[in-house]
Amino acid sequence: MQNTEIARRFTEYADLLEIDGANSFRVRAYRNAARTIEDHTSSIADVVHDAPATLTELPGIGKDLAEKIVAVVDSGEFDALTDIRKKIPAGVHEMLKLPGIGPKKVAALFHELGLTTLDMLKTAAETGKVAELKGFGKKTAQSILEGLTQIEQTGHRFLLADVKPAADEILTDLLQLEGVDRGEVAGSCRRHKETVGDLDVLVTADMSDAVMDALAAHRLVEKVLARGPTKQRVRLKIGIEMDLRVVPDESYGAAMQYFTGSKEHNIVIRRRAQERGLKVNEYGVFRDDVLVCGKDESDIYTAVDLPWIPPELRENRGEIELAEKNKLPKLVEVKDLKGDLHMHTTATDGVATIREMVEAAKAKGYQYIAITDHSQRVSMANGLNAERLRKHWKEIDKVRGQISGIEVLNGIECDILEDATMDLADDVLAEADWVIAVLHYGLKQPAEKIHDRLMNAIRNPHVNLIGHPTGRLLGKRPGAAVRFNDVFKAAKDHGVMMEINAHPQRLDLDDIQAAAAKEMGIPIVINTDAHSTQGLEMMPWGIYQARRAGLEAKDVANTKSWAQFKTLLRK
Ligand code: DGT
Ligand code: CA
Ligand code: CA
Repeated sequence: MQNTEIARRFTEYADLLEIDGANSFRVRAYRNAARTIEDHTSSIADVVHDAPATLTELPGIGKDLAEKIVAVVDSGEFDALTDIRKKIPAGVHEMLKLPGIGPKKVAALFHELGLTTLDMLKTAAETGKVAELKGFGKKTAQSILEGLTQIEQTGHRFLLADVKPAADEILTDLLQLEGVDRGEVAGSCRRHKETVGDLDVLVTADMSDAVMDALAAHRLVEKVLARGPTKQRVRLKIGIEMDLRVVPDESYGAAMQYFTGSKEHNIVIRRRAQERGLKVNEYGVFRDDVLVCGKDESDIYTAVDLPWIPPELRENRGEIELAEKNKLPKLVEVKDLKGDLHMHTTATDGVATIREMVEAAKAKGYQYIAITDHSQRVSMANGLNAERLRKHWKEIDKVRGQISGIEVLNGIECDILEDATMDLADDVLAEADWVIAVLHYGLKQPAEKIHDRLMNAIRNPHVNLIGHPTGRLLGKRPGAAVRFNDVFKAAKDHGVMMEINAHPQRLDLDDIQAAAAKEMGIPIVINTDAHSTQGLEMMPWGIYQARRAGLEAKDVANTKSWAQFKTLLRK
C-alpha cells in the first residue's frame, strides 16, 4: 500500500469528522497525520511490517494514530472510519469535490437541508433553497450548480492515480490463487487514460468459483453487485466499480484485446478481420467458426496483419495506419528521464527544504533539476518577491556547492498576470537559469485575453517553459481557452518549451495537445511539480499521458543528458 493511499483514509476521516462537527483540534490532528504520511520519504507500509513501534516517532503520530495506521495497512480501514462512513452518506462526502465548498458548507447542506446526494443538491440549488441557507447566498448556489455541471460532463469518473493502485493490488492477490495463471487489468486503466469510468480485470482459470469468492471477500471490495458464471461486478470501497472476467487460457489474448478497447480501436480491428475472412471476438479469432488463435494478444494483431500496438495508442487516432506502415513510435518510458524541472520547497508551499529535494532527486539518479518556487502573486502559497527570490537563489547556490553530481538550476514558476505582464520584472527573470511561465488566476478570461497573456510570456526573452498550459484541474475546473495552434507556432519561433505536468489532477498538456506539440517539433518537458520529496514519484502519470500522445524519448527534452539539455536553455 502506497503512502498516498494510506494518507487518503486519514484525509477522508478528517473530512467526515469535520462534516460531523467534531472539534477542530481532532480534525487537524488527522489532517496533519495524512500530510505526515503522504510526505514521508520511505514506505509507511514497510515501517508497519518491519518496525511498527517506530511509527510514534513520526511527527504528530501518537499511539492512537499509530494503531490506526497499522489497521489501514492491514485491512484498508480502521473502525472509527467504518463507523463514520455509516453516519455520513458517500453522497455527502462527494459534495466536497465542488469548488469552493468545504466541510462546513457540506455540513450545513447535510444537517440543515437533509441533502444526501448530488442530485438532491442540484434540485435544492435550482429551487433557491441553497441560496437562502445562512452563509451561502446566490453566488455560492450558482457556483455549486456550475460545479455540478462540471461533474456531470466528466461523468462519475475517477482519476487514474486514485484507482490504479487498487486494481493492481486486487490483480496481484487474484494471481496468487491456485489455478489462476495469467491476468491483467484491462479497459481504460490499461490504456492509462487520465480518468477511468470503471475497472476491468481479466484472469484465466478453469474453475471460476474460487476466483469470484476471493474477489467478493477482498479487503478493498465493498459489495458484490452482480455475479454470473464467468463475470462478477463489484463496487470497491473507494467508490469505483469493477468487472472481473474469468476466461479460459486459450481465449486470454482475445479477451485482453477486446476488453482493453477502446471500442473505436476494436471496431477497426474487427473490420480488418472481416476483410480477411475472419471473425474476431472476445473468445478468439475464428475462420468458419473454427478457432484459429487467441491465446496471446499479439495473435489477434498478427491475424489482421498488424504488429502489436501499445495499449496507450488504441484510440483509433491514427495508430492503425502507423502500425500498417510499421511506423509505430517507440514510446517514452520513465527510465528515459534524466531530470525534473518543476518543484517547490519550503521557500513557498513545499514541505521539503532545498537540500532534501536535491538529495531526493539525486537518489533517483537525475542528472539535473530546477527548483521553481512560486512568484509573489500567489500570496496564498507565500510566493516570492524579487528580494526573497534572490535570497532563495543564494540558498540554492549554497546547497549546490555542498552536493555534487547533480546540476541544480535556479528557477522560478512565474505567474502571467491577468493584465498579461509577468509577475516579476525582466531584470529578475534575466538572473534565473530556468523560468516557467504559468497561468494561475483569471483562467475564465475570454480566449482573446488568454491568448495575449500566453503570447506575452512566450515573447519574453527569459521564459523557457509554459507550465501546465491550460490550468485545468480534472473533475474540478476546466482549463483556460487556449488557442493551441497559434501558441505552439509562437513557442516554436521563440524556442519556448511546453510542459506535461505529471500531477494526476493536472496532466496538462493533455494527450491530444501534446501530440500536436510534438507534430510541430516543440520540445516537451515532463515535470512532477513536486511539493515534497514523495511528489517526485508522480512522474509515471505524466509519462502515461506522453505515451498516449505518441511521444518518444527524443520528443521529451528532459530525457536528454545535461550536456545536451543545456544547449536548449539559450533562447
Ligand atoms: P471507461 O470504463 O469508461 O473508462 O472506459 P473503458 O474503455 O474501460 O470501457 P468499458 O469499461 O465500457 O469497456 C471495456 C472495454 O471493453 C472497452 O474499452 C472495449 C470493450 N467493450 C465494451 N463494450 C463494448 C462494445 O459494446 N463493443 C465493443 N466493440 N467493445 C466493447
Ligand atoms: Ca472500464
Ligand atoms: Ca467495464
